[in-house]
Amino acid sequence: MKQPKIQITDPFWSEYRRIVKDVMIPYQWSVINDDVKIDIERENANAFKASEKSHAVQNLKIAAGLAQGDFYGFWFQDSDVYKWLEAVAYALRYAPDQKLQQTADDLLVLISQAQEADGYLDTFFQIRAPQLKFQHVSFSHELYCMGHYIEAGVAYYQTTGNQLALTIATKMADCIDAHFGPEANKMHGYPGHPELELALAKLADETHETRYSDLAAYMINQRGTKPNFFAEQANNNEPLPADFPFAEPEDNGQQYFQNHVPVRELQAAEGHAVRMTYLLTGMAHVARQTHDESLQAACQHLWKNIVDKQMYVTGGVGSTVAGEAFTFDYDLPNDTMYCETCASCAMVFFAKQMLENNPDGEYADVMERELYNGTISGMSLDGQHFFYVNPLAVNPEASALDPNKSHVKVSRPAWFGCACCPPNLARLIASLDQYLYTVKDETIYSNQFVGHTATFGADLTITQSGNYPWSGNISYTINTQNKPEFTFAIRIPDWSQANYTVKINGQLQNDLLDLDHGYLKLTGPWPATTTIELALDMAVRTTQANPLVTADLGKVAVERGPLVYCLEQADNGAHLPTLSLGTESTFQIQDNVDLGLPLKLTTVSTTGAKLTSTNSDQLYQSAQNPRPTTAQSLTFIPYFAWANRQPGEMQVWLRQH
Ligand code: FUB
Ligand code: ZN
Repeated sequence: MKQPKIQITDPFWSEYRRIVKDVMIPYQWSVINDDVKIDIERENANAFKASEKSHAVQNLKIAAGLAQGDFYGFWFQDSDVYKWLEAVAYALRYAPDQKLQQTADDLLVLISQAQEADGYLDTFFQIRAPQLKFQHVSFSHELYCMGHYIEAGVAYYQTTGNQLALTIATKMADCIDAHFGPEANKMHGYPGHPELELALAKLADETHETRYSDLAAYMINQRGTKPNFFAEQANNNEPLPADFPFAEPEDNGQQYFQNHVPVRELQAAEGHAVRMTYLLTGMAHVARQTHDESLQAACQHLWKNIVDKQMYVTGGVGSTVAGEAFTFDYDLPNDTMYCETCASCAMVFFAKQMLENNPDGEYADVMERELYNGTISGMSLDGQHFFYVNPLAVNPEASALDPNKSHVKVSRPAWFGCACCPPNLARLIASLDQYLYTVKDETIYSNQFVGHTATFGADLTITQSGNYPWSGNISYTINTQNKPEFTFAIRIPDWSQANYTVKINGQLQNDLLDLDHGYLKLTGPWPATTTIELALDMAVRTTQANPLVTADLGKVAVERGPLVYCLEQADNGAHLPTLSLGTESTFQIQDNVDLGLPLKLTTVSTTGAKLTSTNSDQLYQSAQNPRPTTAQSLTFIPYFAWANRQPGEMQVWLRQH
C-alpha cells in the first residue's frame, strides 16, 4: 500500500496551519534576521543571557565570509534557522508561495557558502574557535545543529527538488561519518544533545544510503559505554576557553546526557527531557531500519515509563527546571515543572516512530494528547508569542517573586534568547499531515481525527471530515476504483472505548465493537464508495491521577474529548486553589464561545465551591469540619488556549469535595 498524499481540510488545524504559514514563518524570519524590534526574554533567571537580538542569519553570513563581526547568541543558534527552513519546506506543500520559496532558496545558497569544503558547518565554532571543532561535543551542539540542518535539507529537497538542500545535508553527514565511527582513526563518540541520530535516519530513508543509518546506530550503541567519551574529550583535548558561553560538564557520564549506562540499560526516562525524547525518536527509527529488536524493546520500556509514570495529563514531560529534566516516577509537580514545548513536540515524533514500528492505538492516543494540549499551549493564537515552559498551575506573584519559579511565565514572550521552541512548533504544525496515518503492509491505520483528503495512489481516496476537537462526530468516505483488498483501522481513543458508535453506509454496526490494539478494523472487499460515521463519547470527564502522584492527591482534571481543560482567573476570579468540584458535578457545554481569540472555543461550566475564611486576618485557626464554603460557578477553557487574555492565575488540577 502506498504512503498517502494528504490535503488537510480540518477547520481547527487549518487555522493553525494558516497561522504558521501567514504569521509564524514571516515573523520568525524577521526575528532571525533581526528585522523586528521585540523583547527577547531569558527562559529563566539563571539562563545564559543573549537577549539583545537573534543574530542567527548574521552568524551564517559571518561564517560565509560575507559579513564582518562576531558570533552572537546561543552557541546552537544555527538550529533556529534550520528549523525555520524545515517549517517552510512543509508549509510550501499546502500553501505554495514563490516568494517564500525564493527566500528559502537564497538561504540555502548562504548555508552552502557557510559550509566548509569538508561538509562541516557550525557558525559558533567557525567564528570563535575553529581549532576546537568536534573537540568537546558534550555541550558543543555541533552535531545537534547539523542534525537540524539535515532534517531541514531532506524536507526541503522532498518538497521542492532543490538539489543543493540535499547536497548540503549529505556533505554534512559525510563529514560527521569521516570523524565518528568504530574505525581506529575515528572518534568513538556521540552527540551531547541527541538529534543527529533521528536526522541521519531520515537521510538514510531519503537516500537509501545505509551508511547514515549505520552511523546513527553506532552513535546510539556507543552512548553510555566506557571509557566515557565526554570525559576522554575533556581530559585529552585543548580546554574550552574561559570566555565560552558553556563550560565542560562537571560530571561527564551522567543522567543529564543519558550516557551513564548504555541505552538498553536505562531503567527509566531520565535527564534532560528533550535530549531523552529526541534520542528515543532516533532509537525507534533506527531500530526499524536495522531490524534491532533489543533497541525496539528499550524504546518500548522507556515509552511505558514515560507514559505510565512521568507524563503530565497535558502530555508535558520534564518535571524540573534543574537540567530541564525528568526526575523520578510519579513526581509531577504542577507549578515548578518544566514541560518544555520542544519535549512535547518530541513526544509526537517519538510516538510516530513507535507507530511505524508497531501500530498500536496507545501511541496515537499520546500523540493526540500532545497535539491538542502540550504542544499548542506553547503558542499564542496571534502566532507571535510562545511558551518555553508549560505549567499546569500558575500564580503570577509566585512567578515574579519566587526565584524557583522564574521559569514559569504568566504570558508568552515574543521570543527567547534560547529560541528552540517557537520554530519547533512551526515545523510540527506545518507537517501535521505526516501524523495522520500509519500504513503497514495492507493495513491503513487512521490515527488522528484531522479532516483531510488522502490519496493512496490512483485507486483509493479517503476523506475525513468533522468538527473535532469540539465534536466527536467524524465521517470517512472511502472511494476506490478497483476494490482493493485492504484493512482500514480507525483508532478509537482510550477515553471513548467504553462508548462509541459506528455506522457503515448508514447502518449502525453492533458487531464491530471489538478493538484490536485500540483500532476498529474494517476489512474489504470495498465497494466503490463506503461511508463510515463514527460518534465518539464527548461527555465531560473528570480524571484522577495515580495516588502516588502526590501533587494531584484529592484532585481531578476536567477533560472533554482530546482536550484537557483548565480554570483561568479571567473567568473564575483569584485564588484558584481555593476552588473545588463536587464528585457529582454536572457540566454544561457552551459551543462557539468568543473570548476575543482567532478561534471560537467550547467551554465547560459547572457549579463548584470556594473556601471561605472565618477570620481572614489569621494565618492559622482551629480546624472546622467541614470547612466553610460558598457556591461558585466554575468555567473551564481548553488548556491550550490559556494565557491569551489578561495575565492571571491558571490551574488544571482542582480539589474535589
Ligand atoms: O540545547 C538545545 C535546546 O535548548 C534544548 O533542546 C532545549 O531544552 C534548550 O535547552
Ligand atoms: Zn525548546
